[in-house]
Amino acid sequence: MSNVNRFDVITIFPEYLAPLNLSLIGKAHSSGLIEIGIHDLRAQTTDVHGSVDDTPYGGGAGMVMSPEPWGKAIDAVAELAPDEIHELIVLTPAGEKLTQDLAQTLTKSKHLIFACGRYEGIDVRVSDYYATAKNFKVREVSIGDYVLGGGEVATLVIMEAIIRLLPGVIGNSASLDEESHTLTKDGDTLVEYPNYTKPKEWRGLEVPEILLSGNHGEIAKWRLEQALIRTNLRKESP
Ligand code: JF8
Repeated sequence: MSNVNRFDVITIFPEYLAPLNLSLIGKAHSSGLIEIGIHDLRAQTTDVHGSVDDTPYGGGAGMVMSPEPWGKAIDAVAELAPDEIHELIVLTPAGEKLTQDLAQTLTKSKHLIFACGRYEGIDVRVSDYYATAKNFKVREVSIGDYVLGGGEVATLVIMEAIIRLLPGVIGNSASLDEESHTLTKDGDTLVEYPNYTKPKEWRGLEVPEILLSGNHGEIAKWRLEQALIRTNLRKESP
């Protein structure tokens, strides 16, 4: 049983995932904390043109991605983590919305497979098939109510949200500890308080005096107030 989280991404635009080599995710990968595979869907096509799409049954605009290349690609990447449950994440604007809670939940999965569609999306039988396949779980996920051209950027967002939560990935684990405290009594996520650093005065704008006071109790109180103001909540509201 591997203790490494594995992420496989299937796409017709592998170069779209190049940012995974940078920063936090790049370091997590090169340090061996996670494994990442990027897979070209067209490698699973059989015709000379590498076709991955076709016209929609029932008519309508645009093209739909054919199920067979997806089935082959998903079966192939499942074999890269043969002893794990495969969590298949199908990106779609119609999916369950990404939240911090969902990101946290997905940190528990040892093998995540991201299916990045293009055009009008993927034939829904791909989701339907793997929803009942042995050792698979399927989630259709959206990153928000706006329309992207495909699932690649959404995959970058979701992977970043997950990977920064993995033990050993973030340098400063105090940053993560502080985050987990930021819930209001209603269970709403409190936004961050405003941050300041040197210099004390910049272009006529001063750092609030309280932050220079060294009074940690008063500073914590002020920061909570500021965070509540920014969250559009007040302590006296019912
Ligand atoms: C797509 C495939 C998405 N929040 C989101 N908006 N749009 C998308 C999305 C995902 C996949 C495809 N078009 C073709 C749009 C997500 N996730």
